[in-house]
Amino acid sequence: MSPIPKFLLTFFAICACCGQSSAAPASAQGFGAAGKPHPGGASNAGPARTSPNFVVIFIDDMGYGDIEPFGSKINKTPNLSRMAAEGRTMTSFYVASPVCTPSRAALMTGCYPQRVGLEKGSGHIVLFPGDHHGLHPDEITIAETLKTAGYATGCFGKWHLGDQPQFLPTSQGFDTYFGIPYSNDMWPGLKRFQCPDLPVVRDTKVVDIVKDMDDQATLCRRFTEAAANFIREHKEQPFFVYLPHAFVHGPRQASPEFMAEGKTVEQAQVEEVDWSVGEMLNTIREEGLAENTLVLFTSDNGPAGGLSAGPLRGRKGSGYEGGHREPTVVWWPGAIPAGSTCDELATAMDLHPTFAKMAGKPMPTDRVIDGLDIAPLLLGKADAKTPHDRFFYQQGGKLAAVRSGNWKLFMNGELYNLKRDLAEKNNIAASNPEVVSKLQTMLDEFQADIAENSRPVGLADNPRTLAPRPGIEGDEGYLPTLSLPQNK
Ligand SMILES: [Ca+2]
Repeated sequence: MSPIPKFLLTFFAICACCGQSSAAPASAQGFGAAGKPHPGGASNAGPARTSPNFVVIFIDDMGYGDIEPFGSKINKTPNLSRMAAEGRTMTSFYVASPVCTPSRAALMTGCYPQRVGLEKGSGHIVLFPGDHHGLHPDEITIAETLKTAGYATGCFGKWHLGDQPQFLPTSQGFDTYFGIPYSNDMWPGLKRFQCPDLPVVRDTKVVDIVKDMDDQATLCRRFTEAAANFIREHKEQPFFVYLPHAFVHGPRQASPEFMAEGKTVEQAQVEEVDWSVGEMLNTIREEGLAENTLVLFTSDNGPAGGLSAGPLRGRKGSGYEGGHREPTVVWWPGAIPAGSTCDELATAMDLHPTFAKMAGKPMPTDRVIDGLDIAPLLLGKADAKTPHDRFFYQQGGKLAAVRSGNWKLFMNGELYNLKRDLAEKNNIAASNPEVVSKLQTMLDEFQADIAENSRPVGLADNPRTLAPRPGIEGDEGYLPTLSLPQNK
């Protein structure tokens, strides 16, 4: 595997990314409104269900400080403010990597990206069009686990875990998929690379091309509408909706009604994302599903240029808090305490085991899973504490730091106390040798564990891009982007 090229450092500046099974387990009985039968359950032959629907809204490159519930004074996000007022803000919710592909691999599998061979792409920090790497088909995703519990599963938006047929969402547990297979800047407009046209895919077929910025501006609305339609069509059965928006990753343009004089495109895009949240919650309310649906809003990594990490140090791509800690709101009226806040450490990797438990399904036991059940945190159980005694940060596809309690130690020896120093300004390693030693042992243990217990990345033979490069005839037009010379 080739090392991360030097140009990445500058590339980040200009481009965001490239830049136990039973119907009603005893454990589910405590889930408040989850105890209510699902609409439709009563009319079905089987027993009434007690597990909720799940909706995960996963924004691309939005920072910790970009929405009102997390302090934004710039962006107007009334729908997220209402979601927070009716739900719970998670102020120490982490993704497992500060860039797209590894973060998504961790969300889907419940594992650190190194565990599943996707700490980076094949020749770059993330996957590219026609990449011969992807999430291994033998990995078990949230969607696959929930399918075994009878959930309808839909993915609407940016996937970025491989664009070959065996890697696409419909091969990884989703009944249906509508979206773009990787980042929205991986198109002919990305001058450094020879990218193909940016395809819009339904299931496995290319159904449209994102031709220009006006097309880019439609992506939030189109993914939202597809996800809302899926909810309406599947309201009689449990469902899992994964809505990984292409917004607010560059290049950015919002729908005309969100663009206005004096407003930056970043503000317009964040506000359109807020509209999307409102559409999803309104659809759920209108269909009478509010008390049976858990919705979680977060971002895949820290802010790219033009967006805000709020009080945090670091941005997209960084091992500092700004790269990993995400603005997270969780909503489930009647089950999650309204207007509450949780500062306990939780991670996107926890969603797979947590949803599995709520759905009454076991996690696989033949492999290491890093995520843990955070239902007590989400549901606001009294005195609930994080199940994690340690969390590991990444940078450049490598282990960067560990947090244990309020302490955070970097591989380079920097030590911070996040309770007293959220902005990671005061390196206090010299005065805390015992803490450094303890956390260094955790870093060493993680590396030894990964060396012993990691699984292979998925590999594709003869990969081809889903759409051709414009103007290139025949098979040559479908050559993998990373197999072609880069432009200066
Ligand atoms: Ca991203």
